[in-house]
Amino acid sequence: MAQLERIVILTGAGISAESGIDTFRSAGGLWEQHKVEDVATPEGFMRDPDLVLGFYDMRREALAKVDPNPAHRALARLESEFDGELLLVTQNVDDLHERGGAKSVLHMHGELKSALCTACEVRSPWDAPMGDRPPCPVCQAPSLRPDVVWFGEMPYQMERIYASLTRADLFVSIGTSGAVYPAAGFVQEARMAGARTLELNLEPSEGTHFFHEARHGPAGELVPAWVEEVLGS
Ligand code: BJW
Repeated sequence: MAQLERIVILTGAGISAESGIDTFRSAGGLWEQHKVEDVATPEGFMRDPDLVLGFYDMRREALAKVDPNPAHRALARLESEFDGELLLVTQNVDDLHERGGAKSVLHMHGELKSALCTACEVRSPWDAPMGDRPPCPVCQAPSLRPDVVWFGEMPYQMERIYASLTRADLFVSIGTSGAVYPAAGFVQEARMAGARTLELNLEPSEGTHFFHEARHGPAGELVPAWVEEVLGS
């Protein structure tokens, strides 16, 4: 294997599934329990803020009851032991990468434990319900919303992500269906720039054919084995 110097890793809901967090598009997943246009769009929030705030309050509460799994911990080990540049990008709004030991995680779809004030636009750490319209810690307006990226909104830090993708030697996609853009397009971006591309997912994703290599199985098994390979080589 050629010397690996720069890795970009993208994770999705599948990496947290074995911790007990529902994915979105699996049978029985979040989009079967809730209508996506009602709870994950700015229009849905304007129509029925109580419904949306309740949905995210429920998920924030559920997060407190789960723990990181071996896949999160293996990526944290890779981050600390890999002798090159590593960018860990997650679409997940949970904090299991951080609780698994990762120090630097780019949450492109925001975070459950962050609030965005629609009045002053400041993002603040947040670990309480929002349904009762608490004041913004900065401007005191009762105008907080979950600091998450809904359909039609721009994900966070896209410039930084694309810059890393164009320099990467290896792009690895873990536990994501490849159904949501722009994340679903990262594999093509990285590949066009010359990176090797690897998918680790329970089953073939929608974009599985774009990858040089795909391994299918639970992240809790595939990810620690892959990390071992990278660090051992
Ligand atoms: C396991 C496992 C185990 C299970 N082990 N694996 C038409 C064409 C193309 C694009 C568009 C279009 N119309 C509209 C768009 C754009 C739109 C979009 O992509 N729509 C699609 C529906 C087509 N995208 C947007 O609007 C985005 N913004 C945007 O595009 O801005 C403009 C822009 C332009 C140019 C550059 C950049 C930007 C915003 C998207 C926001 C997505 N938001 C959500 C909600 C976030 C908050 C929350 O959590 O509630 O993000 S939706 C939801 O989907 C969430 C996730 O992060 C995201 C991806 O889901 P993920 O993680 O892939 O989960 P699943 O459930 O889909 O898949 C899980 C996978 O794990 C499965 O494959 C399982 O098999 C696997 N798995 N167990 C390993 N144990």
